[in-house]
Amino acid sequence: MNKIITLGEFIIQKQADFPYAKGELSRLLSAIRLATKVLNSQINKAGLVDDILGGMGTENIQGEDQKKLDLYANELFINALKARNEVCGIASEEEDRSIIFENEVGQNGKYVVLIDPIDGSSNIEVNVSIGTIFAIYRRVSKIGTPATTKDFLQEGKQQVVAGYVIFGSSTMLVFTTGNGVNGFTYDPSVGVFYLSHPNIKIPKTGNIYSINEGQYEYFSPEVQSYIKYCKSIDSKTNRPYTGRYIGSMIADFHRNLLKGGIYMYPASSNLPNGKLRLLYECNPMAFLVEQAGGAATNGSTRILDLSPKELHQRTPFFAGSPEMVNQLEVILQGK
Ligand code: AHM
Ligand code: MG
Repeated sequence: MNKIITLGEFIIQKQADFPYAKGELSRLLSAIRLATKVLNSQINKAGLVDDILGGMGTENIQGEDQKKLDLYANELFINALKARNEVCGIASEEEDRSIIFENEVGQNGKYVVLIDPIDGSSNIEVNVSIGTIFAIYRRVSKIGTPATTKDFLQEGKQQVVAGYVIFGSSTMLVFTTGNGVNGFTYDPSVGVFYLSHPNIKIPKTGNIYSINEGQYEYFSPEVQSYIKYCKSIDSKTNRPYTGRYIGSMIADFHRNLLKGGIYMYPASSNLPNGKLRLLYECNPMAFLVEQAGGAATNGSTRILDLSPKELHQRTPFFAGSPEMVNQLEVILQGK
């Protein structure tokens, strides 16, 4: 039997990756692990428990319906992170404003966390994979004072940890601390995450393209050209590619990360900045894909170099195998 490494052991081993940290990040990762286990048990019951599954009849700031499970997950992660006393603030896709912990312990927290508690929530009621995304940054404001907006509006390249949980046919936690990407699979019978996918590397190229192609007529001519490129025949580059779109970004991204491919959510005439949020969705995924050897762009600029202006900012997003992203940029920029 190979040596089995649990997430708990891995977190302790990796503490050395943060020479400046004294266990705070390890405690934050443990909080995320705990919240994930609790959320996993609720998601597995989602089809049974009307109370959790049903819509709330309220909308979040972006005018989208909030499902009960979204709100449950939002509170769960906020409470789990707050309890570890290491964060000075949290921003969530489900909250209009950032949450600042004003008490003394909160003011002394060194980190801010940004989360999308449930991504792909429209998929809950049809039993399709959903996920959670998180990003951790060191605060830029002074320790001992309340967190400020600047702490949340940092460029993605400042992330110290980013990860996602995919609630699929099994539940996996995949994260990076800036030293590669590792994936852990959950065994619900014993309540333990095991290191199942060490040092994930995305294939340099692949043959999967993932996009909501139903929106084709709303895309720019350049994006349309790239879609035509994906569908045209060329045996040297494995084309035509295979189209795969679950409509749950984490699931589409996760498959492409392991198999090679490109995920796309472009701007369109009805969504001029695309749909995905820079802070909660694109930056963490961009950090992960780069750490796995891939690339992420808005079409012309590396996602991790974008300067956020507001919490709920959206951006066009293209991420995946480096050669495929490179080819996409060539076509989008008409080179
Ligand atoms: P959500 O955070 O409100 O769930 O929205 C994000 C999701 C992504 O997971 C997915 O890729 C995208 O929305 C799908 O959007 P569309 O139905 O427009 O293709
Ligand atoms: Mg979401």
